[in-house]
Amino acid sequence: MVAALVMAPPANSASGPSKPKGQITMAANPAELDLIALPCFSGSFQATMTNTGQQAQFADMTLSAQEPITLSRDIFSSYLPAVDPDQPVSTPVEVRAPRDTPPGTYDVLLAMEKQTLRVPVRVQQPPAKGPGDNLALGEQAFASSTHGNFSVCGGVDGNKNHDQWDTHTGWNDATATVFPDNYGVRFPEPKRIDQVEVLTLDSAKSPAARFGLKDWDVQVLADGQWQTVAQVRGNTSGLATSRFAATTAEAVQIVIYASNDARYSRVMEMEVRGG
Ligand SMILES: [Ca+2]
Repeated sequence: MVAALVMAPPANSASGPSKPKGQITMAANPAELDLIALPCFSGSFQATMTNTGQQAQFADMTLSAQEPITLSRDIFSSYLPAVDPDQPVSTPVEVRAPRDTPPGTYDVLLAMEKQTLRVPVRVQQPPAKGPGDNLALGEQAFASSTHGNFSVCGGVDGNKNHDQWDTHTGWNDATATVFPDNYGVRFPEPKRIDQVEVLTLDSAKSPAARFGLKDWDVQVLADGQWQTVAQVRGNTSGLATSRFAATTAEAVQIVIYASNDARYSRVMEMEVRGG
């Protein structure tokens, strides 16, 4: 019985010399990254494996980063067909540097068997924010829920291109037809603020009047209490600006009661300003 469990030797060992097991090459694109040390900013690269040989293979690439840099994945496994021309297989990798990461160059390493590929990540501190600057940019966003195809950071990432509405440029909640939803941003220390701009999805294909936010309250967190400072009702525009008496806030959120399609809440970007 035990003998039946012995694996047969690989077929190629019984039929003469095998074809050479071709080299698998690794690549990163771009080959190096610049990154700003804020919780909702990230950089990304495509990690690629290519089978240049004549036998299909499974391959595992391991990914690691020098502390305190973090990566969205630590392994990339794939079947690599042997075809002509060679067929690269890629995956996106997100890279983040927490606030207060000392400026400098950090190593991200891609490794496979005896090969190692180094991706240098140059980390910079964010520029100081002055009067009128967007205080939400790159800061820690939060939400009642986030759809699996989106990122909670998408609404504070600085990307306001509605034509790029997809997995990484906006925030979309995960509770279809259920309201309210909320979306907000927390500051590292209290900020004096008097204006919140909400950009909701508004592209030629998906206009705000059909897919954007309709009704919401703007709230600020002051002394640990949420306070409503402005309301928007019946919105059909891609940009809604709420102004209110200057207040010192630890965080800002919008509480969304309705969207124009009655299904999802969609925020392209939320900007917060003050003196
Ligand atoms: Ca965005």
